[in-house]
Amino acid sequence: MKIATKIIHAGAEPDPSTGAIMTPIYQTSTYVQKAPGDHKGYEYARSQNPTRKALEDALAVLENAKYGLAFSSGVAATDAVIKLLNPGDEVIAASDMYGGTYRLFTKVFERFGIKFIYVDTSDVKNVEAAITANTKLIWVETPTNPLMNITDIEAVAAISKKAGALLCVDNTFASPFLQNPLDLGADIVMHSATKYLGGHSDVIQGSLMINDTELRDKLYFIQKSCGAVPGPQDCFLVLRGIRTLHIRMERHCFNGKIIAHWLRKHPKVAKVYWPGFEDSPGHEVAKRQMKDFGGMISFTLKDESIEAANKVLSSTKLFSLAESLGGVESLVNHPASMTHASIPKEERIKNGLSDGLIRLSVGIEDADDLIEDLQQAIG
Ligand code: P1T
Repeated sequence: MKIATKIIHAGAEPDPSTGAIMTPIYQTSTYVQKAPGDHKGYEYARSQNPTRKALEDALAVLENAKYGLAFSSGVAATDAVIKLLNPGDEVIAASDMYGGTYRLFTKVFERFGIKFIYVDTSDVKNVEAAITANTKLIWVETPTNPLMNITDIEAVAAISKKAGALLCVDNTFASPFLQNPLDLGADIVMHSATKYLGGHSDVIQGSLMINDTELRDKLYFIQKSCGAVPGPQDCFLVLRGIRTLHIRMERHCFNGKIIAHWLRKHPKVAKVYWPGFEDSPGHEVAKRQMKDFGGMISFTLKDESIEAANKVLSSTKLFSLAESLGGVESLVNHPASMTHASIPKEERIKNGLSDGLIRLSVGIEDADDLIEDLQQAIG
C-alpha cells in the first residue's frame, strides 16, 4: 500500500460500540470489570486507552513498525528510551541536536550514572571511534536541530549492530513521510509528535516506534510504570493531524525549497543550512534516505552581530517568533537564546551553533507571501 493511503487508513477501525468512523475520545480514567480480571482488555487508563491505542496503531503503520507507543511529550519519549539503560552504560549522541534532549541527558541522566559521549555523527567514523564495551545506545538526530546535519542511518545501524548497542533515531525533522529509520536498520524511532505529526501547533506529544517485541514490552513497561502518557483528547488531535501528513509535508518541502534557494541568493545572507543544496555536506546521504528535504532551514547573516539577527527575528510578520516547528504556520526561532539555550555557549559555538543563527520552520502558506515577509525583515 502506498504512503498516502496508509496515512489515511492507518489504525482506523470503526468504533466497536457504535461504528463511529472516527475513534471517539475515551475520556475515562478506568474501566468497569465484571469480576476481578474479567474485563475487555482495558483496566486503567495509564496502561490502556482506546483513543491512545488507535493512535499507537497508526504511528506504527507510518514508520513501517510493528508497534507504536505514545507519550505525553517528545522529551518523555526520549526519557523512556534512556530508562532502558543502567548506571555505567554509555550513550553515543549527536553533538548537534535539540537543546532539550541535551539537557535531559546531561542534567538529569548523568546524575544516574549514565555516560553520554557527544560526537558529530554525520561522520560515521566518529561514531565507530567512540564505541566501547559499555556502549548500549547510539542516539542520532537526522536532519539535526538546528544545523540540518545529516547522518547515514544505515551506516550507523551497521556499527550499532556490531557493537551490540541499540540505535534510536529522532526522526522529528523529517517526519515519517520523508524518512523511515527502521527500514534502514534502526531499532527505535522517536518523534516529537508536537511537530509534523500533530501538525497544527495545538498539542504536546511524543512517540516511539519499534519492531522488536521484547524491546516494545520493555518500553511499554516503562510507559505504564513511569506514567508519561498522553490524554485521550491529545491522542485524538494527533490522530487527526496525521491524516493530512502527506499533503502538508509536500507543501512544506515545496515552500522550503523555494525559500532556501531565495535565501542563498540574498546579498545579506552569509550561509543557509538546508540538505537540499547539491553542495551541502549531507546532500548525497539525504537524497538516499529521505524522499525530500523538508521545511526546516537555518541561516546566518553576513552581519554576525546579535543585533542584526534580533532585527530580523522581531520584524517578521507572517513568521511568528516562537519555539517549536512543524505546524501549518511559519515560525522563526533564535536557537542560541530559545530552543538551545540550555547548551553551554562554548559547546554551542564549538558545534557551529552561533549566536547569529536563525531557524525557520517554513509553513504551508503561499511561498510568495513568505518571501515578501522575509524580504522586508532582512531588508
Ligand atoms: O517538545 P517535545 O514534544 O517534548 O519534543 C522535544 C523534541 C525532541 N526532538 C526534537 C528534534 C525536537 O525538535 C524537540 C522539540 N523541539 C522544539 C520545541 C524546537 O523548537 O526545536
